Parts: sequence; C-alpha cells; structure tokens
Amino acid sequence: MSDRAGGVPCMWMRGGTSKGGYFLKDDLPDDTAARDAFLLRIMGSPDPRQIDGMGGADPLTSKVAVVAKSAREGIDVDYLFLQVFVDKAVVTDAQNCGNILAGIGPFAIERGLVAPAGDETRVAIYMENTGQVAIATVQTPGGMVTYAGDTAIDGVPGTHAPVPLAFRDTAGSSCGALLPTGHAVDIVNDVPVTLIDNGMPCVVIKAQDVGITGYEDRETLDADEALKARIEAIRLAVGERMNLGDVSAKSVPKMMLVAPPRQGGSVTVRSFIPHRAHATIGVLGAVSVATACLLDGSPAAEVAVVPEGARKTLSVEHPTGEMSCVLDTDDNGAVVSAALLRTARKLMDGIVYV
Ligand code: NQM
Repeated sequence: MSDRAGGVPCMWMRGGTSKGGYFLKDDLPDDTAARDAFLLRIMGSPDPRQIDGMGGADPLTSKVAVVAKSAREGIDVDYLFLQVFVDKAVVTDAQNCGNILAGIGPFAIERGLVAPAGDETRVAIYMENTGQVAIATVQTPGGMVTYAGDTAIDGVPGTHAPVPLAFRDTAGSSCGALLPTGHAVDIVNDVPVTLIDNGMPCVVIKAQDVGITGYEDRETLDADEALKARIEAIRLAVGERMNLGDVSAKSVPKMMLVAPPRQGGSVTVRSFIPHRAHATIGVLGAVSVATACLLDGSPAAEVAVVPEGARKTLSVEHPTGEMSCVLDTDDNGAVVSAALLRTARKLMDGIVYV
C-alpha cells in the first residue's frame, strides 16, 4: 500500500450513470478488513450525507473499482467491484457493476496496464465478483485515451466518447444458474416473481402487483415506505432460494418492477438497488430484466414488447430515459451474449486521504 502521509493514489471517474474511486490493487491494503476500513473512511461512510468523505450520499456514487494487470490467458486486467454502503459500515463484493465497468478500460490504459492499440483499444476485463469476462472498446486516437465524443446516454448530460461493452455467458453469475429455482415464475408472499441472474441477481415483479404503476419517478418511489417494506420482505424471502444466502446486508438481489413500455421501447423498469430507487438502471440489471422479458409466462413477458429475430435490441425504459440492450439468442431462444453502449469520464486523478 502506498503511503503519502496517509494518502493513496486514486482516479475518480464517472462510469456510465455511476461514479466512484478507481484504484490499482497494489495501492490498497492486502488485508480485506484494512481495505474496507480505508474505503469506508475515504467515502465518509456510514453517514447519510457522507459529509466527511468523497461519496455522493447515494449508492450510485459510493462505488469503488480495484484493478490489476491480469495473469489470466487472454485477459488484460482483473476488476473487483466494491459497493460502499452510504449509511452502514458495509463494503460488499457480493455484486458486480456494469456502469463502473465502463471506466475500467480507460483507467487501465491511463495507468499503463494496457498499451493503446491504434485509434481503438480493446480491453479484456475479468470481472472478479462473478468470474466472468467483459470486452470494452476504448477510443484511443493517437495512442491517448479520449473521453470526448458524440455519444449520449440517458441519465448523463452532454456527449462523450463511446465505450461499447460486450458480455458473454453471464447466466448464473452469482446464483449458479440463470433461473436458480428452475422456474420462470415463483410465487413469493402471494406475488408472482421471476428470480433471475443474467449478470446481476434480480427479482422481477409486475409493478401493478405491488401496487404501483411502474411510471413513478425516483423521489416518489424513495418516499413510498409501504412499497419499500413490501419488496424488502420479498427480497429477504428469496435470498436462500437464489443461492445468495442471507441477503440482509447484501446489495443483491436487485428488485425490478416492470410495466409496459410507454416510449416505444420494450419494457419499463423501476429498480431498487435494493433500498433506494435507481436513477436509471444498472447495466447487468438491464441485461437480466431484458432476458426475463424473453421467458414465456413470466411477469416481464406479460408486459414487454419483444422484437423478432435471433439478435434483439430491447430498449429498457427507466426513470430518466432508456438503455438499449442488444441480446443474441441461440436456436432455443436462450440469451448467449449481450452488448451495451456506455460512456465514461475521468474527473480527478490524485491522492485521496484517510
Ligand atoms: O447492474 C447499480 C449501477 C448499478 C449496477 C446497482 C450496474 C449493473 O447502475 O451492472 O451497473 O444496481 O447497484 O451502477
């Protein structure tokens, strides 16, 4: 671990619609307890305002990426995602994050872990949380990372350089199987749900089955204590069934409340991650919900408009726009790969202090 009078090198980046600290693994303590204590301290947790730290008082801006050069064949870097809880002294590696993933390629090139290769550099990333691989394509004109470009993603003002992300074989990333109970529909607390993991463990429920329309904004959802209590009871009840154990101090599964599309897309989603409503939707969360839309008889399939063809672009509508997931399916209709477009931006490169 580096010690510059209590400081550690760190880059602060926006990845997709999330934001957090990006560290080289060698710059953090090896010991997990010491690492987590350090991260809580620099984020300012536990405190709802995170006033004494870098965190933005929101789970979407209290995130950490730990990156190292990979020794794995065909892989450039290893990426461990850590969620630092805002109001609890909890740091968890029990989930992955596809938004923070968008910053990993640029960070790895900037830190010299990956050599730029022409105008675009392909970075193969091993996602340690789930043991799976993502391929990011980073714009590197003249051998330098650029964050400037023409790509807009909903939930982020302005335009930036595109960072396409491609995933293969994400089924069962944390739950061991796409459908850990073997069913497209289970009934939990009298509510039909799909328990699914195509990169992110999710519980997919029709919004109307828990008493909302599915078109509410984030503030309205966050203020709805009765709804939050109802979906938390379902979440706690399914942890074991999803092979996630006791999920009371975990940030998975995510709760996905679905409704018919209203903007010409495929499905509308309001997600809880899991105790706050998401401002947009997570990347792998969107892949998992889009996959649920393809399951005959599931709550998502009942409300979704699914395009024809083996390659399907499902536009997932969220509180501030949409996220398009390109899913490739095999002859049985099973999803074999997914691709999404994100952007990222370097915000600060320096030393963060405990
Ligand atoms: O699902 C938030 C985010 C995420 C996760 C969360 C994500 C993903 O938007 O891959 O990106 O679900 O906690 O950053």
